[in-house]
Amino acid sequence: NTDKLCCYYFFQSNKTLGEFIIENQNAFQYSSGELSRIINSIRLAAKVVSYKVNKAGLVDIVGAAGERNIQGEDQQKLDVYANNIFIQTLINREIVCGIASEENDDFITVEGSDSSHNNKYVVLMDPLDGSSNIDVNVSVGTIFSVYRRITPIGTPVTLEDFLQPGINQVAAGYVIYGTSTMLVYTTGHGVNGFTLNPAIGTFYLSHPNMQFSEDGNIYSINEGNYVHFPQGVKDYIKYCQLEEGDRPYTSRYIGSLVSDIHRNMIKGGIYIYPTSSKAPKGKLRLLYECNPMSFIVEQAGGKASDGFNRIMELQPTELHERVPFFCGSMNMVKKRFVYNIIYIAGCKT
Ligand code: AHM
Ligand code: MG
Repeated sequence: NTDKLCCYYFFQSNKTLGEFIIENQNAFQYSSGELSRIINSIRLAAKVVSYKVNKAGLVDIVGAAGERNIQGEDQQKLDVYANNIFIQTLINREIVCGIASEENDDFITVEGSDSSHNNKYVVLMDPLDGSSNIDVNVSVGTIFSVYRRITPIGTPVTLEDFLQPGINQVAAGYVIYGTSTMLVYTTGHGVNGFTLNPAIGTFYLSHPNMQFSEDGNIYSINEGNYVHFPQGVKDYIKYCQLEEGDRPYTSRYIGSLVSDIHRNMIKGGIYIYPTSSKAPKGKLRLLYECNPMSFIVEQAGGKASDGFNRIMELQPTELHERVPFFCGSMNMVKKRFVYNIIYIAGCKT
């Protein structure tokens, strides 16, 4: 048995992301390999960005780049860098017909030397989420999501190709630039995590079949905004803090979406970014942050909601749309969901 176990771990730890992608591609009978090439490009760009992020404290690249993005936020230099790397990698390889990024006002139509219009996928991404954390040496992440285009192949992409509900995603994932760099993704058949060995630049399968536990004991929310939260959210926070059964829960909030959800997926917990009187629609973006993270969360057995509806069933109406976000361990999000309904129905218990 011990031999078997050793053999198992030896095998697991020696499978590279490249090998995993090829194996996965073979599992789809009529696969053209396009999706595999997209994941491969993201893998490459992630390594480049990881290298740069790790050098952030060494060279003079920290701080705002002096530009503001469409949300009116200061852009950090590394945001711009990561945005360019991911976009250029995808464009150079001529494997997608369109790209939308949190850092760009509008979507990009990819017109390659042959005809990239003939490609069938669009990529949406947040190239460097939580970038205000870079200056203080705290983890940041990249979030991406892949959709099959809706408009006919061979024509330029339109807004319609990007404004698709999350249930249409064919792949989604994130890269976490933490104590080590990890790439975690799903193509709708579970969630797998790969850790970068920086010495040789190779991602290895380190977290096969990642799963949320049904229950958890971590809640992650920016409690500094407490006074601005809806009553239902205030009640839920008090519920988490109550001494009863397995409560009070532990509070953990990094302020870096990828890191907060990654930790909760491994340890069990709920992440909340609700509406508030300061941010009536919430802060996080449906297309670049919530949909891809929801696909991962659901594939790992968790739940993702805007407080009332399943995130992935929301019909987007604009590229940079924001939504409230509750995601994590199934029973925690269900409870939260119930709390909101009770509050809204006006019969708060
Ligand atoms: P960003 O896309 O501008 O980096 O903002 C998104 C980040 C998330 O990573 C994080 O969960 C959230 O904003 C933190 O917001 P706050 O500081 O309001 O708690
Ligand atoms: Mg972001």
